[in-house]
This record gives sequence, C-alpha cells and structure tokens, in this order.
Amino acid sequence: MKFNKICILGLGYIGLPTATMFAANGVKVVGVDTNPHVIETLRAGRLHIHEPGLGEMLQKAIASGNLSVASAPEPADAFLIAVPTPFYENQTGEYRGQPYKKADMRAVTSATEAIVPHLRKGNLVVLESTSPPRTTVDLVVPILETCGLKAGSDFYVAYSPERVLPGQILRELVENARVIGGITPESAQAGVELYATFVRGPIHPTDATTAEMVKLMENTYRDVNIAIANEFARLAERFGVDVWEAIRLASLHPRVKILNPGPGVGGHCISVDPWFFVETAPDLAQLIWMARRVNDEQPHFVVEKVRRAFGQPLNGKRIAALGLAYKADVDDLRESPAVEVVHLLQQEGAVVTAFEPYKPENGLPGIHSAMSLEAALQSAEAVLFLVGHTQFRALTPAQLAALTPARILIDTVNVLTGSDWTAAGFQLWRLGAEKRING
Ligand code: SAJ
Repeated sequence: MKFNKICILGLGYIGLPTATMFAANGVKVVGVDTNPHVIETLRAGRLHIHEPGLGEMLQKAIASGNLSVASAPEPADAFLIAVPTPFYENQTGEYRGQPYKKADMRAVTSATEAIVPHLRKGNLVVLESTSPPRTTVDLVVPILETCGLKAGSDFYVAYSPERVLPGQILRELVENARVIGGITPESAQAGVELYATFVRGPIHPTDATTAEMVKLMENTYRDVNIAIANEFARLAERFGVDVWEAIRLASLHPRVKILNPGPGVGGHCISVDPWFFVETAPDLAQLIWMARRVNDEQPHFVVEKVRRAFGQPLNGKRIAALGLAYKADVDDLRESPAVEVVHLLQQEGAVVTAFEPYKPENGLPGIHSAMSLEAALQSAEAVLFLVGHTQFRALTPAQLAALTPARILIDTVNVLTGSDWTAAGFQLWRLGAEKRING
C-alpha cells in the first residue's frame, strides 16, 4: 500500500514524535490535537513537551511542508490514534469489597468519532493508545462502521502499541521491534507497510487483541518486578540489611535481574496499564492487583522513613524535596510518586520546598517550588532525594554542605553513592537500608 498522507490524532508524547518521524521520512502528515494551546505552540515551531532532539526535528518537518497541525482531522490514507487513556479520578469499580481503577476511554471514543466523516474505502485506521483488551474490536470498529463501510473488507483496522522510553523516544521509535495487530491479516499487513516507512527494528504482525495484551503485559511485568524490589526494600529495613547491596549480589545470579526500589511507580504507563487487566478481569488479575497496591503504598513508606530520620513528628520541619518528575532526567510530572510524597509530608505538617530542575517555573498547585537548587536548600533541615536526576547524582558532599545548613539526607533513589557523606557532617538515610549509613 502507498501512504501519501496520514492524519495523527493526539500530539502528545507519542503522537508528536511519531508525526514528526513520518514527516521526516517523506510522508505528508496532518497532526491533530483538540487543545488549542498545543496547536499554537507547534505552529510557532515550539514544543509543549520535553524530548531530546525533537525540537530540531519538528522545525525541519514543518519547514519541509510535510508536517502541518490542525484542530480536526481531514481525509487521508491512514489515521493514527494516539490520544491519552488515563483512568477516572473519581470513579472506581469494585470486586469483593476492593476498589479498582477504571480506564477513561472518552478520548479514544471521540478521536474515533472524528475520523468517521473522513473514512474512505482502502483507508487504514491504527489505534496506538494503550487500551484494555478488546478495545479495537469492541469499541473502535463499531464506531468506525457507523460510516456505512465494513471494517476488514472496505477499510483496514489495526492496533499497534508504542513501546518507546521517554527520553529515548526518537531512537526507540526507529529501532525497537514493533508489534502490529490487525482485525484481519490484511489489516495487520497494511499496518506493517505503514510503519515500515521509518521502523528499522523487526515488525511482527499479529491480531489486534493479542497486540493490546502484549502492551499491557510488558508494562505489567515491569510493575510487578518493581513491586517486588520495593517489598525487598521494606524487608531489608526489617532485617537491618542494605537492599542495594543485596540486590547487587542477588543479580549476579545469571537468571536474576532485580529492579530498583524507589519512592513508588509513576508516569503515564506503568502505574496505569496494569489496572486495565484488573478492571477487565478482577477475579484473575490478583497478583497484578497486589503489585499495584504495593507500589501505590510506597510514598507512605518514604514518609515513614523521613519521620524516623527526624526521630520526631514532622510538624514544622523544613524539608527540601529534590525532584518532582516521575523518574530521572525527564520533565514529566504525571502520576509522580515524588509529588505524592510531598503532599503526604505536607499533610504531616512539614514545610516542604521542592525543586524540579526540568520544570523549575511550574509550581504545582499546593506545592511550594523553588526556582533553583540553592533556593530550595538554603534553609532546609533535611534534604530528601526523590528523583535520581543526573544533576543530583553529581553533587559532592562539599558542594551540598556549602549549599545547605541541613545535615539529614534521605535518599530514596540511591543517588548519594560513592562519597563519604559522614565525613562532611551528614547523616545519610537510604531507602531500603534502615541503619544510618556511615553514621
Ligand atoms: N521505576 C522504579 N524502579 C525501577 C524502574 C523504574 O521504581 O527499577 C519507576 C520509575 O522511577 C518510574 C516508573 O517506575 O516512576 C516507570 O518508569 P520506567 O522507566 O520503568 O517506564 P516508563 O513509564 O518511563 O516507560 C515504560 C516503558 N515500558 C517498559 O519498560 C516495559 C516504555 O518502554 C513504554 O513505552 C512506556 O512505559 C509506555 O508508554 O507504556
């Protein structure tokens, strides 16, 4: 099949790099977003998200005339849906008295509806948004068929999960293996031909529901493995063991690779996707559900640690919280456990000044953010490391001692390694190591 023009609905962390990549490879792309701010920013050649390398690529794509942005779809050879699928904030399901989170599919529904007036014979529609199993066949196809054409014979429909890592998106979009599930083998084949435009990794055709499940399995596998790392951290504290050392030694086994404990699991993927299994099969997804609970409780575990470091209630204590992003070296605060920790500390009466180097200007509602590391640290009694940003990892004891009167350091992400912090007068408390290290 020949794809001269494609329309990409949703210009976020996935849709925008994908649109830019297609445009850079010679395809005419119309990027569609319902948020006017996104459209204005992109038209001015600027980015509303942070992703290394994307800014230059976007400007070239716009200048070449291959990429344009619009607020509504238009006729094209293929349509890609890359809109968010968060869970409902105020609505939960319940199974045997336990609440579970439910996917909010309204953006997928309205993006699909927006395609209907433009759908022609021979078109391809691909859903990329992470979705509960069977979304393509049970939600997307029936909406598309309201145009009067038959999915699978008149037009093609496929599900293709994105698997890129924020911060590495441009490389991983090209190099990662890609799974493309069609509602028919011909639909999968059409999808393979579309993505072959820029994907250099192997492309694997399958059916749509398998592709949906594959995506959820990947992130659920990671969530469950982080949960066990977090549980190991709790156990290590109980037994007076340093979990980081124990993990390093256990991972010497050729078939064991333990992930890192931390303040919890955030981001828009791993903390969300496992719920799609729980929601659709709560009777079966018991282990997955428990892992979610362990990871969601982790910010409380951190607060308990901070309380122990002070040895007294946190009311009135001045704490510098370093990092608000959901993980190291990204600017994304979505579902961030660091933000949750700050809120919990404030509920205990602590006076928290946060510093997020990737978004110093963007104070979150209810969080007092400093514009610089210096400002965050200058009157703190304790410094709490919540994200392993490179900038924090590079701090030396002498630098930190010069920046803050605080002598209590609480490290939830193992950034304060390799130096003797005690010699510089600090007390170091690390997550997963109950005894004070070196002190
Ligand atoms: N985390 C830990 N310990 C670890 C690893 C991660 O606590 O050992 C935490 C991070 O700090 C963060 C969260 O887990 O809060 C998620 O981070 P991540 O780096 O594991 O994943 P994401 O959400 O940035 O990206 C994931 C990736 N999936 C997998 O690695 C299986 C990515 O490939 C997917 O494209 C993305 O989800 C997605 O969009 O689904």
